[in-house]
Amino acid sequence: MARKKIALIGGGQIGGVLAQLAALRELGDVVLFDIVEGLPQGKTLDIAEAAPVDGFDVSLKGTNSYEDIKGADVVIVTAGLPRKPGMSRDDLISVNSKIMTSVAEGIKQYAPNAFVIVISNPLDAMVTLCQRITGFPHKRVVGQAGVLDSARFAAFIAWELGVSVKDVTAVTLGGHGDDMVPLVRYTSVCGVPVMELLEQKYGAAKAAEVMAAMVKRTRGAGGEVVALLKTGSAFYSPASSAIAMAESFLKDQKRVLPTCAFLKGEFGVDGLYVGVPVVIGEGGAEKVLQLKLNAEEQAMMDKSVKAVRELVATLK
Ligand code: TXD
Repeated sequence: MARKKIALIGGGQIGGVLAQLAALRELGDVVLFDIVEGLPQGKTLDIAEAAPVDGFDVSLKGTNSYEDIKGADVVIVTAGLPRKPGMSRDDLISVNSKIMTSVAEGIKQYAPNAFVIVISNPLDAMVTLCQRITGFPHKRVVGQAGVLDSARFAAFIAWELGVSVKDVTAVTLGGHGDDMVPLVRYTSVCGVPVMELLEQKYGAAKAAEVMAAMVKRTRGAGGEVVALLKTGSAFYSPASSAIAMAESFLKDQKRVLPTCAFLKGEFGVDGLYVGVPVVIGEGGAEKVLQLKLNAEEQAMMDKSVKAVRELVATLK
């Protein structure tokens, strides 16, 4: 059986970590593409030279030519500028739209059967643009945001409660912006609703306050990292998140992962890419899992969807 092929478009901070993780997990052969000469070649050479130490056996190639992504099973796109302190993700739309246009044309030509995971910001708009230009079925073009937003929420909860991150299940919905919807009611620790545990620890009033602070921190978590780094945005955790999605596709794991997927009526949303729980398997984004939202959650979702709609409407 031929090895799987993973093409990474964008060889910057996230692209480099993606290449390393894909290699360490032996997901397949890795091709790292960037327009900057030497950058993807240097990074893949560096990673490949760690193979004898780490014991992985895949091939890694850095390139400035789209031809090298030919026949890729998975394409992960990080090409585009990251935020600087004080910028919102939406500030990136005009420059990153131009980049995404050329990237999507390259994917369409050379990897017409690939499952495409977009990471570039503003995420919901870049996924939309990538699908429009490639013309691929919606289930084969998705975006990574929700795995990360949910992981951040889960990490804050685990730290707060002094439990392992492995035992926290957290869910966020909506767009990858400040209006994202961390779903407290569906978040649990070993099956126990998180609010029950917080109330045991603090009593009802303080528990609500502590949760509100964690929700706020989750919404601003990307910005928190940007403010610390000053020269770019998060890159380890976005890469891990996209690799989980790629792995679920390549191994047909059918994991349920919060994914920016195209909705056709689910959650009351029609014809828009938004973050929702999705079964990812060999068919791509195979199925959207519907959750029942209460009035307050639905109102937050509607607000987030409205922000995504307005952003997507500005795409040329
Ligand atoms: O969860 C998420 N979705 C995100 C998204 C979390 C954090 C950051 N997120 C966004 O990912 C961020 O706002 C950016 O839009 C992307 C990539 O972030 P990264 O930190 O990797 O940015 P870098 O280090 O600047 O890398 C971008 C690379 C860089 O090497 C450029 O030379 C390259 O993109 N680039 C291109 N590659 C291919 N083709 C074209 N046209 C191109 N233009 C620039």
